[in-house]
Amino acid sequence: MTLVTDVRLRRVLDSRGNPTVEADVLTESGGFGRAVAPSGASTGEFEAVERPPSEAIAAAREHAVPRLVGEAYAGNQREVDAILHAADGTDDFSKIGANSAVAVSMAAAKAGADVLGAPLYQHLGGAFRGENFPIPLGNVVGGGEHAADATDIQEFLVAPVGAPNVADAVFANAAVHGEVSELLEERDVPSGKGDEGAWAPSIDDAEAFEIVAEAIETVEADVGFEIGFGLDVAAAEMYDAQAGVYEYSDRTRDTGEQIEYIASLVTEYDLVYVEDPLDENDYEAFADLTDRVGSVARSATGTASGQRQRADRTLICGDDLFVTNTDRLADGIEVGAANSILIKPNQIGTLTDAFDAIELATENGYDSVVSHRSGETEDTTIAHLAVATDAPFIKTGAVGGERTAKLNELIRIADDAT
Ligand code: 2PG
Ligand code: MG
Repeated sequence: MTLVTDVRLRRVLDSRGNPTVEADVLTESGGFGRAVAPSGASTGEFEAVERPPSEAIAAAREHAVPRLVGEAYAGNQREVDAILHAADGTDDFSKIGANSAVAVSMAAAKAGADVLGAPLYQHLGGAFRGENFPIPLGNVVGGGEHAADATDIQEFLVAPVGAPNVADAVFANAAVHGEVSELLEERDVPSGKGDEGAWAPSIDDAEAFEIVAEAIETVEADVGFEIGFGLDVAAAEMYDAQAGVYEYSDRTRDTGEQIEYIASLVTEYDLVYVEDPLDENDYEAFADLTDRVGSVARSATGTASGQRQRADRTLICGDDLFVTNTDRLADGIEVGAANSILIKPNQIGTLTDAFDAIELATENGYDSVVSHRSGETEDTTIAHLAVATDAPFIKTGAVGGERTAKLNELIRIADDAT
């Protein structure tokens, strides 16, 4: 292990063209790590606080950097992250900013790996397990907070659960994305792309379901393995707490109707994955839905050798509900709110906190889904995190440079490790 000798922070661009925080960590023996904080648009109410990058950088320089330089060992992630917490002194990183914290945390991990001459996923404690690669969830159509005048549901996702290897999985998602474009063209529907590279046409959810289902069928026939259908409803964004209803473009649904609606979609499309189907404060409604659909065996079976046991039930995943926070996850586990958790390191501020959330999830039979944010960069840390923790899924888009940075890294990791 080697002492941190310098921490440099700067503003760089994210994929939305907004500034974000980049951190460099340098060590005594010449180790170097660089990482960039991503940034959400449909952020959860209980996430750690992202500060304007220039303020986050100034605060981290004042409070965190002096405590790390000459004091912390880059290879000791828990120590680095404990120092970040101590330097911040709040419980939500509102002083140094979760964006500064996560950039430094991830950069320190990379410096630790560099010192060892090991790939990041190995330094983080994992091995690539061949058939057990993280299945990439790729969004092919989307709206919500990620695109104006598009679908109400934020993300229509595909999950190639039958793919024999990670490269075939990544290419299958891109093929569905391409097929959706052709189907839109056939219907004379013009479309740009949303923040994460998914198509963002002005169509209603019903038409999006039709198109994505058809695209999946076409690509499945071509590749010869099962491709599952998933959603990120991002329901907190459409929930009107005063009225107690979910607001869709054409109607509203009360909580009971929302549960019915999602359950019917699970059956109709044999959904493998449903993220945030209900409001981020409604553990009870989450538990009702999970009770109804979360342990029902999915009817479809995979055809390739890579088919994983873990894709044999519908995942009800908490993103805004849990915000990668072990306290909120513990509450959810107690009431059976879900059976899976989205893991976004910047929601909680450090890699250690993200690890702890994954560990608590795994101990309790919850599947972890390591995730990007809508505002991303070329940083590939989450690909390594997913492999290191043997996460069953990774959600990081289907196309677009900041998305393919992670997907291509997964392919490289598999290639190096097998
Ligand atoms: C989500 C994410 C990523 P954002 O809701 O899951 O897809 O979006 O980063 O805007 O919160
Ligand atoms: Mg989400």
